Amino acid sequence: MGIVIDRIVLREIRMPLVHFFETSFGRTYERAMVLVEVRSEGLSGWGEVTAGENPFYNEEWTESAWRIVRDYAGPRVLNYELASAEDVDKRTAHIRGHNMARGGLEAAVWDLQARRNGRPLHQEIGGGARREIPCGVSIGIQDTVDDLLRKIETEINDGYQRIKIKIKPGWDVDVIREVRKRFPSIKLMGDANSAYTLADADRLKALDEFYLMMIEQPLAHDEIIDHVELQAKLQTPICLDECIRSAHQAAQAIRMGACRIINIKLGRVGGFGEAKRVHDVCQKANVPVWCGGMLEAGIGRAHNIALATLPNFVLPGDVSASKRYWKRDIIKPWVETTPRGTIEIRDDPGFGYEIDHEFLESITARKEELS
Ligand code: OSB
Ligand code: MG
Repeated sequence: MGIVIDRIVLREIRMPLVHFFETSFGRTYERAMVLVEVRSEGLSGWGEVTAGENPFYNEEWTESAWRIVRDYAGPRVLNYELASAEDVDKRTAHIRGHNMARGGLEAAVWDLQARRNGRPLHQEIGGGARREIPCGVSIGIQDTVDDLLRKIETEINDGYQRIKIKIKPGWDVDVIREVRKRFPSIKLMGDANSAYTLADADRLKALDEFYLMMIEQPLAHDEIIDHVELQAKLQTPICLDECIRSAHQAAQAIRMGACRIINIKLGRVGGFGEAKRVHDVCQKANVPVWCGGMLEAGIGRAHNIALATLPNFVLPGDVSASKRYWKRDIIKPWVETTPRGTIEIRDDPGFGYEIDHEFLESITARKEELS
C-alpha cells in the first residue's frame, strides 16, 4: 500500500552558531533553515533543507527553499499515492536545480516511510553497513593562525579522526605549513569552496608537500573539465563537492579523472535516492566517498548519520557532535561522539532521535501548512 501525504508543515527556524563559520564565500553567525514535516495517517516524517542563508555555496538559500517546497515540490507530493519514498524524487524531477529544497522534502518522506515500517532510517535506505560512523571536523577560516592551531588541538583531543580546514587565496600554503609543523601526523585536508582557478595551479601544487588526504573543490562550482587538468598536475587527490549534483555527473567526473574522492551531501544531490545512486557509481569505480555537512541542526545531522552507514562511506565525514554548533539542538538526545571519534548508530524507528518540540516551537520564525 502506498503513502499518501495529507499535510505538509513548513517551518523556518533560526539558530545562532556557538562560533562563526567562515568559508571562502563568507562568514555565518546564525543559521536560518527550513524544516519539512510530512504527515500521513497520524504519523509524521521530518526533513531539513540544507540550503544556506545566501545563494553563495550554490544557487539556493532559505527563501528559495521555502518557495520551492511550498509552491512547486510540496504540491506535487501532497495527496498523491506514492508507491514509496523513491517516488518523491521522480515527482519533483521536473524542477530545475533546487536539489536541497527537493531533498528536504524527499528525506522527510523517507523518515515517514521508515517510521511506518517500524524500522530505523539507515535500514530503510539500505544502509547499516557499520554500527558507528567515522567522524572528522570542518574548521572555518579563523582570525589568526594561533586561533586555528588551538581549535585543531581541541578537536584532536576530542578524538576526531581527521581535520579539514577551509582555505582560500591568502589563507592556504603558509597556514597549512604551520599546521603541519605543529601536527605532522594528523589526517589533514583543505576545502577551498571554489576559490581558485587554473591560473592558481602552481600555488595548489605547492600543497603537495604537506601530504594532505585531499583538497576539496578547488575550482569553480560548476567546472568539471578544469578539475581534470588540475588533478593531472597534483599528487594530492582532488575531492569534488559543489560540482557533483547527480550520479551522472559523478560518473563523468570519475571517468574524466577530475577527482579521486567524492563528498556526498544529501541536499546537494536532491535526497536519499540520488545520494544512493552517487554512492553506487563511486563504489563500482573504487572511488571512496564521505558524508559532507552543511552546518545542520539535529534532523539533518541524523539523516547524514543514516546515509553514512552505506558501505562505501569509508572516509571520516563532516558529521560531528551537536555541541560543536549549537547551545541547544532540536533533537533529543543531541548527537555525541565517542572517544574514538565516531558516532554510534541508533536503532529507533525513523531518523533515530526525538524532536525537542518545545525548543523547536521557541525558535520557529514562521510556519505554514499545506493540505
Ligand atoms: O563545503 O563542506 C562545505 C559548510 C557550509 C557550506 C559548505 C561546506 C560547509 C562545511 C561545514 O564544510 C561542514 C559541517 O561541519 O557541517
Ligand atoms: Mg566542501
